[in-house]
Amino acid sequence: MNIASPSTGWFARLRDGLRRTKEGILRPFEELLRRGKVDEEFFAELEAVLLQADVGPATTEKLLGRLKERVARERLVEAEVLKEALATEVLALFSSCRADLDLSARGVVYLVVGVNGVGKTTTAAKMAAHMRKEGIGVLLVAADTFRAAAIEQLETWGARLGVEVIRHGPGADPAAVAFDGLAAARARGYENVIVDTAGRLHTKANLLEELRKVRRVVEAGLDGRRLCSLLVLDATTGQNALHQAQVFREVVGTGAAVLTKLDGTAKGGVAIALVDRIGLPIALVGVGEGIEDLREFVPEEFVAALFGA
Ligand SMILES: Nc1nc2c(ncn2[C@@H]2O[C@H](COP(=O)(O)OP(=O)(O)OP(=O)(O)O)[C@@H](O)[C@H]2O)c(=O)[nH]1
Ligand SMILES: [Mg+2]
Repeated sequence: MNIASPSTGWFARLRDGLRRTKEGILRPFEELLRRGKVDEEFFAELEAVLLQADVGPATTEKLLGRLKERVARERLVEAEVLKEALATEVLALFSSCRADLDLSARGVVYLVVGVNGVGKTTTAAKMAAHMRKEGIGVLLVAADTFRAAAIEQLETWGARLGVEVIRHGPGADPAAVAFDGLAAARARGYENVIVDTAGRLHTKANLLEELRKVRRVVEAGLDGRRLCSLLVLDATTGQNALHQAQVFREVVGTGAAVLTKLDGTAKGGVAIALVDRIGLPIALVGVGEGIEDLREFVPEEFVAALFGA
């Protein structure tokens, strides 16, 4: 695997965003390697490092098991080789469960779900901005009717990006907004639709029921488009994101995850746990509040940003 790293553009932003996670994993790992002894103590300390980065106990155990096997089989002792071995094992986990989402694809309805504050609306706006740039006709749908401010937030983004927003008043039935959104897309020939939803925590059961209903309406109105459900998860919540993924799994069905706020957290290891434990592939990653700070998750890129120079 090539872990050399270009220094500009998206990759640089990803690498900068992952800086704290990288410092949490790679720096201590390199320190361990410098001691030059790959023994039980080495693995015990590496375990602590991975747990600290929110890789989670089960996934950490799996990674260490594989690394130990390789160390024994291939008699790995050299620091660079060991580092590359760990990077390869992480990449293997990611590669077994890929989303391979393409934001430049046409004919897709995105349903954006997740608990409150994780970055759904921002993600929807960033996605729309990308599509606009690519010349794709995209419509935003404000199916978060829970708060008036939520509708305004999406409208503000729409105005800034030159993207039409379908909305109803606060308190309206989200499924009805979704229905109107898809009808508008059909009538006006928009290629892609992005449906933003509400994420309040305190009425979880209701929220999930409401989302199921929105999803049914969206499915019925696809009109030849593909449905892509995206579960937005906040990386700063670490292992808690796994719990959310479990709860939402059934609602998103065969969808994928968006991991936001990877910038400024040392808990980026949760990406590895998410794929390994929940089997939910990661479609997009967010590394900042800027409109350009979201892109498709490419395992090779992510691993290079984490383990590269
Ligand atoms: N640093 C950072 N901040 C982000 C990222 N994505 C979103 N945010 C910020 O997170 C905050 C919440 O984002 P929203 O998009 O409003 O979250 P939401 O899930 O729509 O929230 P509700 O609608 O209240 O459920 C905002 O201040 C965003 O700017 C990211 O990748 N990095
Ligand atoms: Mg929102």
